Amino acid sequence: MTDRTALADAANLEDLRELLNPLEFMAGWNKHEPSLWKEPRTQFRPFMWHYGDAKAGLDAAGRLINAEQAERRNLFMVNPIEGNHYASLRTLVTAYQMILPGETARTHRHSPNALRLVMDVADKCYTIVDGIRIDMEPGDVLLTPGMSWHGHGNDGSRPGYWIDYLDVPLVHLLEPMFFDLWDGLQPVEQTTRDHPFVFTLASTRAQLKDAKTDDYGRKRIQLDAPSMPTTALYMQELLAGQSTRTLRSTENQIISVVSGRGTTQAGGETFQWERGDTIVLPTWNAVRHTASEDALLFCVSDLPVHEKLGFARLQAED
Ligand code: 1HN
Repeated sequence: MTDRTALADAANLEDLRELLNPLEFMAGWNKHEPSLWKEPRTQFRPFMWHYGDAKAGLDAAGRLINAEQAERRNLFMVNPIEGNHYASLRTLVTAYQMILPGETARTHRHSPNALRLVMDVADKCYTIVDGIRIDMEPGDVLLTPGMSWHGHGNDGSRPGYWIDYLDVPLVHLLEPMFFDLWDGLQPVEQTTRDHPFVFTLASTRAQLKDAKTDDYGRKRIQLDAPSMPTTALYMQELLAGQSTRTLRSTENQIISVVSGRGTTQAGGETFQWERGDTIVLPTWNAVRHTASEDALLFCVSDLPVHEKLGFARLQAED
């Protein structure tokens, strides 16, 4: 039992601290570090990964490990900060994935929400989501919302490559992780490409034709994905010679290059990108994109989380 009289009668702050310690109280005036600061700061760094490097690494992995052993043959983009072994950003993780001809990646489901941007596939590469087979085409965005069963297969003659995006780090933070395995690949009940979980490059380009540039200099469309509660998905067009304004936002963003070339300035660095490259942009970095060739950028943002919680802020710096 605590000697509450001794506690109440503590002679000085030092004694009081000694008495509070074993009770696992920390006096606010003894805090090691401030718990509040003026504006967002993050340990996560703006960083870029090259698709060419990922492809070479995945091709090697294709010789060295099969999809059954690997579960998914993917290369995670781990933000290079101390102590981090997984996350690309505070809330999101992204990975390049490859599946060889004749392979299947068995069906599973998990509470984290997932989606992919298809890069290079020949025909007959597919995802089966909740029994619906969706054949992949380059430039597709495919959704596998939290707890939907999903597995992949490649009946074609060439490897299939895509980029995965998941809110696993957010689930790690909040801890509602659930994960189930199917025995093998879920049977196909229906095959279609006309489904709310598929956004084709053709429909993206058609919609962009009518899109207006917003007040922040972004000509982009939002993919209408109500099944994805934690992410907002955008396709942004930037023509050769154009730049966006310099923007700062509370959201964490992942950008993958669907087509074109250009540069992104963030955190005092300039990243030079081309098709398939992926850039992570942590909260509150001033970001400016410039295209040197007509470009299409896919953006995965955790903005809905910030909006839902009342934390969203966006400002132009120019
Ligand atoms: C996952 O389920 C897939 O289904 C890919 O292809 C990447 C990364 C972390 C957790 C689950 C997939 C993943 C993943």
